[in-house]
Amino acid sequence: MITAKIPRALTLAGSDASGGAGLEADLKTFQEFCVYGMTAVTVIVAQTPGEWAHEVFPVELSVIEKQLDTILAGIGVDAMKTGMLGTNEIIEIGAHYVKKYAVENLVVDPVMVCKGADDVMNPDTVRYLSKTLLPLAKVATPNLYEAGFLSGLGAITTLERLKEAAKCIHALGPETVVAKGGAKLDHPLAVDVFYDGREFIVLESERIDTNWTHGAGCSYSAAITAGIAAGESVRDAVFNAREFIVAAIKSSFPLNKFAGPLDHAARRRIK
Ligand code: PXL
Repeated sequence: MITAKIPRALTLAGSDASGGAGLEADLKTFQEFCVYGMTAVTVIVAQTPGEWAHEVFPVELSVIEKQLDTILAGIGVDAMKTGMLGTNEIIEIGAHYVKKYAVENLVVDPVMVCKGADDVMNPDTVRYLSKTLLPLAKVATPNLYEAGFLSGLGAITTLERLKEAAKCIHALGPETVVAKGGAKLDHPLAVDVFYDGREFIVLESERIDTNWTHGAGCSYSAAITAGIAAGESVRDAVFNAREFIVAAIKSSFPLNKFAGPLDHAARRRIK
């Protein structure tokens, strides 16, 4: 048996051709945390150059399985995250492999939409994800919109409602919920809620005035995954991930007039 010195993380996620979100964001984040990243690609997202309309191309199911065989049967992981899954069949494959290989350190980012795009996952698919994959998660990381949908509370505008949503989502089975309000709540600060079934922790930081936050959700959940892969407690991994994300958003930048990704190397550069 070979014992890896470098923590290993897998992302089961979509590819974002523009490089800011999806598995590209995950890999960049893993690298910043000195974690060895591996990918099983679920869908490929491309953007039209003129309007930046998102087009989503699912990968053949047998190819997704082959990638997961490579990684889970052929290598092994210290933590795994899921991002954009796209269809019920892909979600089913993800859940099957998590169970088959007894992946304990699973972070589920219940991706429903891309910024600037229409729904890419239909509500039935999200319901399916909440039944099959969420109960297997150590951490679930819904954003405001996903939290409203998964909890059944609808549009959320206040911290109190976000806490309520975190509690409802926790009841669906994940051990910990990090519900991300970010700068979108009726609140003076950017705020996320951590809930592990015992306590709420309100995570606050100054608001950052930028539209360039493409891939922030992917990167945040990847950073949590990396921390857990490296052996941190969930709580430490979340705190650390949030600090990383705040720095990366502070120096995010426009790629073109439509999209601005985070600066994944920001924290490294200012250290
Ligand atoms: O940020 C959500 C997201 C997740 N995964 C992929 C994406 C996007 C948004 O663009 O392209 C592959």
